[in-house]
Amino acid sequence: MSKIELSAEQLADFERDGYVIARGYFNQDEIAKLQEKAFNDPRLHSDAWHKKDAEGTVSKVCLWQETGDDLYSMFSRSRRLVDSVEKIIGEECYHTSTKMMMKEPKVGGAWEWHQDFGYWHHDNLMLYPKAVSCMIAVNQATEENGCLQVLKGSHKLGRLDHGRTGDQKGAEMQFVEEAMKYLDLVYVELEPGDTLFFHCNLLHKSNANRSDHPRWCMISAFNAMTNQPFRDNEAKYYPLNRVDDDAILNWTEETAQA
Ligand SMILES: O=C(O)CCC(=O)C(=O)O
Repeated sequence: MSKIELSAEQLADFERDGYVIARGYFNQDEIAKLQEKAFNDPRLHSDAWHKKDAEGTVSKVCLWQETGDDLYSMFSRSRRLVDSVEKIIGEECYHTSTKMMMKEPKVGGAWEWHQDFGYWHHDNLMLYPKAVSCMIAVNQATEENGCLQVLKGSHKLGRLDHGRTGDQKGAEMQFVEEAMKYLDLVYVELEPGDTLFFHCNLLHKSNANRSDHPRWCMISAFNAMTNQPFRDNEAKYYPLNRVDDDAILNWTEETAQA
């Protein structure tokens, strides 16, 4: 397997736009394995939080911090993600969380306009916006099933104030509305395996899922080693042992338990 990583052009796109979509970053066999595992994993449902949006519609999220030898961790520990994130941030990084976003057909709720750093700064006590999220499409994400929407270039606004909307934290809308006059709104439609890398100050949201299809994605977030929370909390450091590109296809339930 040749090394998979973001190209110099993709890194430049990220710098300019605050995000980049790496098409087919995980291949069909890798994603078929992830789908098989995730769609049949009762723990994702039993451990999920139910987060209400402004309308009271619920989105399910299952989040964990420590990586292990499970299949999900073969993605979040993949050098393919971590090396590219380090190129973006320009220094050594560690994993802060991975979450499965489960937007179910007809009922999956919206996510309000926000920047991740809007609440990571406050809740996770991160000083600098030196964090990046990687959204891996588990199945197809379309405008109809509530794909992510981003405001291109909004990472350059810096951190906006955030308040409560439903169970979520949302950016102050007067600033978002002003930014929307100048910045392009992009619907991030993804095929399974496509991966969106996005800056922690990029404004993003997603609509409720009104379609007959689920919209599942897995998001791994990474922070610079020098930017660890200054008091113990959710984004604290756990060692991250990265794995090679073939680790997903070589993974079995038996190797995970060995
Ligand atoms: O999955 C989504 O639609 C929204 C995800 C999101 O906004 C986030 O993880 O910060």
